[in-house]
Formats: sequence, structure tokens, C-alpha cells
Amino acid sequence: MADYNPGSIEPKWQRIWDEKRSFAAPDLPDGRGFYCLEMLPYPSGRIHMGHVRNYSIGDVVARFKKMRGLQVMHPMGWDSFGMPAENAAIQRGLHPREWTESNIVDMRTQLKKMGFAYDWSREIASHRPDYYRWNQWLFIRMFERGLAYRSLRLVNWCPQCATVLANEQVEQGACWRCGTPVVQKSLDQWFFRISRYADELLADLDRMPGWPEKVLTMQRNWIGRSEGAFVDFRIAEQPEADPIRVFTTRIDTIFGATFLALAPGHPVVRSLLEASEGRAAAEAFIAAERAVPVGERLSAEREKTGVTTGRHAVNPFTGEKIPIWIANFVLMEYGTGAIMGVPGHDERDAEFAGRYGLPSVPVIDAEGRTIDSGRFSGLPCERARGVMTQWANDNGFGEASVQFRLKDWGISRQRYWGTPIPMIHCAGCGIVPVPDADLPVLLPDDVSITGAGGSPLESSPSFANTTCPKCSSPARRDTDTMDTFVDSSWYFYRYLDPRNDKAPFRPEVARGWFPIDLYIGGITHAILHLMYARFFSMVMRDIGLGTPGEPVANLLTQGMVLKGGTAMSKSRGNVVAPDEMIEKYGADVTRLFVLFAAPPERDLEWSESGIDGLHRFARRAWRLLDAHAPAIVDAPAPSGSGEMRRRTHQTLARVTDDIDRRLHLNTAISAIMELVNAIYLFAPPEEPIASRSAEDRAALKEALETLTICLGPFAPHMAEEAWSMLGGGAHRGLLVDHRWPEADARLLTLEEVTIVVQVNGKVRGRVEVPQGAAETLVMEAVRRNERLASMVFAGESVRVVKTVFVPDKLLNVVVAP
Ligand code: ANZ
Ligand code: ZN
Repeated sequence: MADYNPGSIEPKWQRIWDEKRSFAAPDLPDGRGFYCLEMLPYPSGRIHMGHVRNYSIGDVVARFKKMRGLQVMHPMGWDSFGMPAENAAIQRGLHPREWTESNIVDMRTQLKKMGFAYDWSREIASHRPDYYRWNQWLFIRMFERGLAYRSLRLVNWCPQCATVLANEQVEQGACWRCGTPVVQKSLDQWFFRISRYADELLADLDRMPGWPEKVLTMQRNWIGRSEGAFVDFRIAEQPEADPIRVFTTRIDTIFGATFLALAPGHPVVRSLLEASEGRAAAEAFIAAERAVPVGERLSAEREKTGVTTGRHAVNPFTGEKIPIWIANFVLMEYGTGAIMGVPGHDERDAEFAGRYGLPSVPVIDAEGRTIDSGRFSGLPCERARGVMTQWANDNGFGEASVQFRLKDWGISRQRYWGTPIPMIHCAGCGIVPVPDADLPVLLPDDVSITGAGGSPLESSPSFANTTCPKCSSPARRDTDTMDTFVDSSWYFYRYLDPRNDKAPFRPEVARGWFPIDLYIGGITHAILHLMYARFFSMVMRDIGLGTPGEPVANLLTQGMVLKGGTAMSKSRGNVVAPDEMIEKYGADVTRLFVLFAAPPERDLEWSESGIDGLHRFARRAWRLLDAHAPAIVDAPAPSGSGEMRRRTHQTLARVTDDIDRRLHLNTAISAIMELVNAIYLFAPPEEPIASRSAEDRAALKEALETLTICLGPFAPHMAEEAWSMLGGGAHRGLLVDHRWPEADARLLTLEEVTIVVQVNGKVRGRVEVPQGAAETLVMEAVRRNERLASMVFAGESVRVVKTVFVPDKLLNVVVAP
């Protein structure tokens, strides 16, 4: 008898799978392909439990689908551009490339130790020129289509990291990485015009049943479509000037507008304030607002303050003059940056009006009809919106409008470790793209990375100075790099054609494998990454790359791994290192634990006793397999319909369904555990099986083989070893290549029967068991029945002296007092 020894079997099978290229995917599936994708990691140096969980879930599905006979695409790569590499360079003087490459080596080793079934020949890394040149190529295609453009915009600026931050990278007014308070800065930036796809990005969400509802909702809110109207208000004191355009979703309340408010950055403010008495106060207010970080500016809880301009706007519906204010709660980034204030019906406006003594005029009654609204009075407000918009339109001072919260994607970063933007600034020709033949624009090495100042690429004369591709005069390269979200927006296409040096990938491979059948990753990526990935897929489709509009058919957002109730993190010091777990328990047990401890979408609480329990389970299963395998290798196929067979097929059916239909991997493991218990009862490892009937041996063989197959996706090394002990290997090939069997429907549908249970001749109760259940199983049912158990068992010890068992009918138990 051999002990369960993951330390020897795990490397052995990893080597064999590797040698046999067991997980290599064809370039094109023959029509039954399955693309199983997990979010690729940033190569920080160590895999963490979140990775282990994410990748274990994907691995179960990939291995299962392969055994189901599908061709599985299951790749892995590295999202290897980004800040930490640059910070390591600053702190330790390492080149970001060196640091990144060595981290990749370490992490690849760790992932391989987990036994994940990846096609490593498709590995990609976004920091390598053969990858990022296609970012550049795509950028130029987008530029040609007006989808990449330059614009001046106020951005969140972290003075410490010297970089622009996305709104979501600003946490409570501070940089998400270093915690430094964020300031506002105006910069010329490259943008991707994602807004052009806003309608499609929104409409598709209604046709994506394979995505979790909560993610769909988050995406809808992020896109934030609002139907409303623009209305133009003339400036009373400047009748010749352009009117001020507001955006409102409630034009039906316009008779209740008692002020107009502008965002502090609104372009009309300057001319409005000329020769105004309130100018000095207004300018002080604007200056103070400018210093407020976006995060705080956007907070709904923020006190609403403002300053009057001394000017007035004319309500085009009433002819009434209302004061024009500048208010901190009006955002330049939304609508037109100007609003009509209706304190009677808008809470924010009410708060503002209350503070500054502005009147409130109700114009909608309790039934939701317009009142005191001139010729529009008495209309249900929904209807009033349509009629009043039309009226504004007919009279030339307004029109219907749809606004989106979704902003164009600012992608310029003043950073070194990213994709150089392939654009050249020429004094004569303006902005000129680098010709395709000159791609990639390589990151220069003669750069001093200090973390201070603007873009590090500015410090490399050999990089920054170039000649204009159009007129050949001296010109300057763009010295910004791309947001790393660009890298991860299309990497899943590159896996399909990773060495292509003519195109990002061939359209036919995209058509052959897409959409992704299952994409697994953290909920933290539910908005940005997935929105950008969808956007890229649409853009690439329109460029003619053969991509579908929607790249992901089914999405699973796995929960977090917690310890002590909070997410594992270095700063909290509650990190459990996967390598230590592999060292101590092996990869299979580590996998079993992260898969068993919680359903995939839920958070998972780390527990040492939990993993210990799975270790015991693995040893128990191993003991069974190890003890019986030699004696049953040659057993025939079973033909009966006894209890063991029924349990075997039931387990198979449950595990199949749990993986395939529901992704309830934890309950699949419990089903396997129950099967192990049932086999223990049927054939305890310490009792030789050789003396049992041929049918019993056949049933046991079937049970152990099924157990092994079911374990395959979860604990693949142990299962592969068991498979070889059960006569796999030489004769039948590897378990990973074996077909996942179908449960025998006939055995599943055996009916339940009621057994009368007597204790010392008196009827004491009834238990339900499957037809044909053996006495041991009936006893098990008795043990589960609290009332009966108390009469038959004394605690754990049995008082049974004798039993009389009539199958499918009766069990009489004679107990000692
Ligand atoms: C008058 C009004 C009356 C409004 C009322 C609402 C309720 P959503 O649904 O999010 O699109 N608004 C417009 N532009 C704004 C900006 N740049 N900054 C802050 N607020 C802005 O919200 C649209 C409403 O938000 C608009 O409709 C406008 O206020 C305000 F009873 O106009 B409303
Ligand atoms: Zn030029």
C-alpha cells in the first residue's frame, strides 16, 4: 500500500501532460470548440489565492469540456505592462523589463505546479513588442476612423505618481496606488471614442443571458442613458450672445425653473462675468473648485454651494428672468454643463435654493399633472415632456436629446512601462501616424525612470526626436504610453494566433472560436475591462477583423478569497501563499479546497481546518483506490442494478449537471464525497474484494472508475494516477483524453421504496430508500432518522444484537437494553 503522496505524483503527471501536449488546442476548431478563458494576471511575482481560485474554476470547466469531447481553447498569458514594474525600477534600480520577465518565470512555474490545463504554446505577454505592436496598429486604424482623437481635458492628476488617473482610480479623492490627494490638471490627451458605440453597448445588454444580472446592471448604469431635452436660455443682459443650453430630463417642470446654474468650468462663465460686480467672488469660487479632486466633486453627499454671476437668463417658455448661478454640483462632464434649477421638483436644486434663498415653485400636482404651466397645464407629466419638447423644437429653442454618462476613454499615460503611442507631431503636417511598416515603435532603453516629472519617454532624445513620415522634416514622437486597459481589451483574440506577424490575428480564427464560451474573473473588472473589451470587439469587427460584437457569451464573476472576513491583502497581513499550501498539501488538495469551500460566485473564507478536511478526503479516496485497484483491474462490466451501481450513476449524473449546467462546483465535490462514503460501506478497503461475487467486483470497479473520472477535473493528478492503477495508461490512454461517460438513465430512475422499521418486533417508523437498497444502506437511513436512531444506537455505538431484513419491505432490529 502506498500513501497518498502528491509530492511525487503531481510533478510526474504535469511532465507527462506537457510531453504529450495534452492541452494543445487546434488553430481552428472543427465546429465543436469551447473557449474557456480566465482573466490573465499581472505578473507581480507571486500568484495569490484569488488567482488559484479563478484558475481552478476555469480548469475544472476546461478539463471537463475536453473529456466531453469538445476541443478546448484554454490559454494563459501576462498583462505585463503597468505601474508596479516601473515602481520596482524606481525603488530597486531594476529595468522594468527585467523585473517583469523574472516575475513571469516565477509565476509560470507556480501556475504549472497547480496543474492547470493550459495550452502554454499560446502564451502571450503584453509588454513584448510582438504584442504591443498590434496595440499600435489598432490605434492607427482607430485614428483613421476618427475613433482615436486628441482633446484637452481636465484630468485627475496624481502628483506623486505623476500620472493621469481614471475616475475609478481615485478613491476618496486620493490615488488608488499611493494614497496621495489627487488634483485637477488640464492636459492634451488621446481619447478612444467609445461614446460612438454607446447605443450598441447598451442595447446588447438586453440580449446577454449568459452574464450575471448584477454585471449587466453595473454596465447599464455606467453607460447611463438618459432621455431628455436641450433647452436654450438667452442671457438677459447680453441678448446678442449665444444662449445658454441646458440639458434636462424634466422639461415638464420648466415653469418651475427659478434659477439657471453653470458648472464652474463652463466656457460661458468668463464672458458672463465681464464687468460684473460679482466677478471677484465668482473667480475665487471657481479657483477653489478647481482644486477639488474629481472623486469628491462627484460625491452626492457633498454640500451644494455656489455663487451668483449677477446675470440673468430668460426662460423661453415664460419669458421670465431667472438668476444665473455657478454651482459646484453641476458637472462640466455631463449634458451641457448647465442646468435649469427646479427646487420644487429636484432635491439637489431644493438644497441649493434653500441655502441661497431662491424660490421654489411647484408645477406638478399630486396626480403627476402639470399645473401653473400656461398652455401646458393639466397634462400628465410624461405627456407634457413630449409636447413641450416638440414646442421648444418648433420654436427653435430646444430639441430632444439623449445623453450618456459614458465618457470617451482617455488613454494617454505619462508613463514608461506601456505601449508607445504611434503618433508623430510635425510642425508642418500636424499629427501624423507612424507608417505600418515602421511598427512597432519600440520602447527605448535609454530612459531614466525616476517617477518624477512628465512622461519618461521625453527624456530619451533618440526616441522623442524623429522625422515626419509625410514631409521628412524634424518632428517629435508622442511621448505618452497607452493605458494598460488597452492591452487587456483584445488579448483573448491574440491567443488564437499568437505568433502572427502580419496581423493581430486571422479573422477566421476569431470566427472559429468566438464568442468566448466562458470567461471567469473578478467582479472588480465588471465595468471597465469588460466595457472596453466589448468596445474593442465592436471596433475590430468594423475594421474587418472578423470579431463578433460581443466577445463573451457567458461570464462568471468569482467571489473573493477572504481571511478573517476581509479580502486577503499584503497590507492587512492576512495573505495565505499558494506555494506554501502546495508544499504542504499538494495542488490537488489546494484546488479541492478553493472549489469546495464556497460556490464560485460567493466569497470564500480561508480556513486551515477546511483545507485539512479536504486533505483527509483526498487520503480517504486514495486509500480506497489504492486498496482495491489491483483486485478489480480485470473485473468485467457490471450488469446488475444494485445499490452501488445506482449510487455510482447518480453521482455521475449530479457531477455532470453541477459542472455543465450550473457551475456548482462545490456541490459536485460533495457528491463525490458521498460516493466515497458509499464505496466505503460497500467495500471497506481493509476487506479483500476478491472473495466477493463477480457482480460486486464489477460494480466496485465501475464505482472506482467513475470516482476517478469525476475527480479528474478537480484533483487531476491524483485522478490520473488512480486511472493508471485502474488499468488506464498503457491500454486506455490518459484520463485527460478519456471520454466523460453518460450516466445510465435506467439506473437513475429506480424508485424509492418505504421500508418499515421495527425495533424488537414493534413498528417504530419508516425510512425511504432506493429500490433494491442493501441492508447497510437501510441502516444508514435509520441512523439519519433521529427518532429511530435514538432507539437503535446509543450515541455512536450500536446496540444491535440481530437484524431481520426483507429487501424493499422490512427491517427488524433487535437491540440489547
Ligand atoms: C430640471 C430637473 C427637474 C431635472 C427635476 C431633474 C429633476 P440624469 O437622469 O442623470 O440624466 N443635470 C443635467 N446636467 C447636469 C450636470 N451637468 N450636472 C449636474 N446635474 C445635471 O439627470 C438629468 C438631470 O440632472 C437633468 O434634469 C438636470 O436636472 C440635471 F425635477 O433638469 B434636471
Ligand atoms: Zn510633417
